[in-house]
Amino acid sequence: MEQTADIALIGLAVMGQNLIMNMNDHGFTVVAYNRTTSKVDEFLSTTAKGSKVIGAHSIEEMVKLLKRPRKIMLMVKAGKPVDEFIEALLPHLEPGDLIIDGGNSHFPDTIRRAKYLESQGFLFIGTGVSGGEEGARFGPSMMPGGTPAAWPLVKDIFQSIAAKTPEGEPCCDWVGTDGAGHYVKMTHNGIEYGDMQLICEAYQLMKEGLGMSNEEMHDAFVEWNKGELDSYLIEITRDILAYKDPATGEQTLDKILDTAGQKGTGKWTSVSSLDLGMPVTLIGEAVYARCLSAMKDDRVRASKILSGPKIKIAGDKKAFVEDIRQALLASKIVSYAQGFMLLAEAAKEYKWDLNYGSIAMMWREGCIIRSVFLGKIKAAYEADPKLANLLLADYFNGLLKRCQDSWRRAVSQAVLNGIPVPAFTTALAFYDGYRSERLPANLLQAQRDYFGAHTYERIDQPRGKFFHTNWTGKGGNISAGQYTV
Ligand code: 2AM
Repeated sequence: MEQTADIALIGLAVMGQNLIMNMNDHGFTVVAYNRTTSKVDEFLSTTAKGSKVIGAHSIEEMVKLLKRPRKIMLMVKAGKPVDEFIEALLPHLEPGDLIIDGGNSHFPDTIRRAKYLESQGFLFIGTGVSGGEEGARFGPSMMPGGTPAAWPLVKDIFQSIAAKTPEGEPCCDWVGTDGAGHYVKMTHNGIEYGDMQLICEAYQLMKEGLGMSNEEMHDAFVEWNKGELDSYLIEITRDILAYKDPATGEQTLDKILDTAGQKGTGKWTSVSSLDLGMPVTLIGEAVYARCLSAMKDDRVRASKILSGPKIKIAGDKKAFVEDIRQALLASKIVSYAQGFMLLAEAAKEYKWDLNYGSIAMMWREGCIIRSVFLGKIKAAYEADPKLANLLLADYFNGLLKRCQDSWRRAVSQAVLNGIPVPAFTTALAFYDGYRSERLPANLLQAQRDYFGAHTYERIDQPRGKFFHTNWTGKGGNISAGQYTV
């Protein structure tokens, strides 16, 4: 058998098949393999018919077809299947060969696998692949991390098949060592949760607060998509609002049960933010909002018992729609600032050298959060790679100044009218907290010292010196020492 293939791909579900066809279109020879081998034949006789794709019916056969060093990409279910395939592959590979995991793996698994394979002389990449079926077929956003020596082996393939920014740059670049790629993909998904929740809150304010019809909301989203909010998620929301079931003429959106599902990547982001002590509050609220939505039966019961104000938003409807738009934009800025704060802290913790401008570029096209907005983030980090926080960049600071009154009006009206807007609200609270020189944590420290002798630092003494007060005169003067939780 001739060793002519550039790469093998294992896992012929939708993403795997589409990535193979994308690679094939860009001139690469791909070997396709799947656990259930009948899917290989099915793929070759349908989607891949007439292409250069080669089918393999065993791992041995697949490996023999590959040029060296061998490159094998897994597009299988995250979790055990990835470990099982790695173990099945290893006896057929030699040091210097590369295994790529393109599934939605949790980053600690990717860190573990990278260390394991590197210790045996193999190369490993864990890469985020975003953009769904269509992205995989015509240009996904790709976020690879792992063994640095692996990057030159696949750079050409990955950057050829990836989406391109309007400036023509590929939405794929090296992210960092071991689990960096999957961490960035996870954060992308968390931000996606946040963006979706913000849009849902804008929708609810317009629908419940202003009594707007789907057509009117569609028109608003048409306008929104022309400006600073121009993005894939605004675009699909616009189209969803206009969609009518061809058979019945009914608006499908109105027929959909209001309980959200989730696969867990938003939760992973929130858990990581808690582990790292980073206040990524908006993604957290977005995850919890999905959880609350899923408690449908409880909500139905409570809606008959718990009272709230009668909804009445007076004044100029058009002006309030603009307030909502600006609240959405300002909240989105906070969410991305929080997301990049998380990345920066993860970089410290896991010793990754992340390039934030490049990450924004990878998300600019191809993935679900793709937007004009990400082009601005890329520009902000390019102008100042050491930017301490996105909120402090001139462009975003300027927008926040401009949007602030509207943002506060939208949140106030929502609160006064009993319309839940947890993401808008937490974003504003974060903004006000972040810009506060002094927060009430002096009282908190006093309470901790009062009941647990946990000590406190003083504003009139150098940092790092700790004091204890015998608040009641009854406790001793012994402090509990410092510890962090
Ligand atoms: P299958 O077609 O043989 O089920 C997405 O589900 C992809 O992951 C499919 O290619 C599927 O293979 C593969 N997959 C799912 N669970 C697997 C497992 N336990 N072992 C190997 N491959 C698995």
